[in-house]
Amino acid sequence: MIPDADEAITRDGKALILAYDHGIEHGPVDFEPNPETADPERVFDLATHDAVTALAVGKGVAEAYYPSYDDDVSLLAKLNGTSNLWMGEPDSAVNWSVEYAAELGADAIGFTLYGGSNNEVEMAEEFRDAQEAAREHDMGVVMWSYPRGQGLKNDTSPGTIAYATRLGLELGADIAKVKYPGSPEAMAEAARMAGPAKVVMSGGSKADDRAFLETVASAIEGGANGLAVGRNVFQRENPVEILDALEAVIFEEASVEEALEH
Ligand code: FBP
Repeated sequence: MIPDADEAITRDGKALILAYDHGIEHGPVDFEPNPETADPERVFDLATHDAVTALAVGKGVAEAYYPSYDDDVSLLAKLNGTSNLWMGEPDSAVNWSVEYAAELGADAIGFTLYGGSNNEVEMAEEFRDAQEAAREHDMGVVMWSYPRGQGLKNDTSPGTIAYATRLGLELGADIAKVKYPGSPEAMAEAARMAGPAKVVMSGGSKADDRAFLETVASAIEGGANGLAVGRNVFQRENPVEILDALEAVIFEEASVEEALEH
């Protein structure tokens, strides 16, 4: 990692990344709770909220919408992604080049690595190429570090998540995005393993306001630098309200109670 390489997608060293690559990763089912969010423009509008430090999208969505938002939104180019229709060992196709992402005005790249998958070696080699190209363009690098595959299958144990953040550091990510390992103590260990790299918690499936904010607050308490979230924002009836609350918890060190009163 390179200190400050993620400057364009963080604020005061913290991040609230709005993730909107679900149309690739999960398909239309993720838009069902709030059908309007199938329209990328709705989510680009949300990304202009003060709390949001970057919006992560795939190539086609960036091509179609980013030109209208480049003054107001920092673009995190999610370079690889695979649909839920894929039934093989966890893998992720590299869908656009760093050069093309830079041409579109991206501030950073995002890349999924499935450590533990039979495809880990190839994915790490693809990450190497993307990471080095990102450096040439002064772009930050975020790794979606999701150990899974073979015996692992979506493991969120403390040891696995600490390994996931360490992989982020070792392979050159500025930010490792990981699932919540279950407690502030486990998150602290994951943050310690990341060394100078930042750690952000992945949002997960939609939970109620209090439960979700409490998990975010625990992650921050443990030393996470923020959140990368999709469904817990755009599947809500009032996404702006939860962004206000997240801003309070992540950037203003408010308690969950205070954030809920906002
Ligand atoms: P959520 O906050 O909705 O969980 O989004 C985070 C994210 O990493 C997305 O970027 C991605 O589409 C999705 O989760 C992948 O989730 P999974 O691989 O666990 O199904």
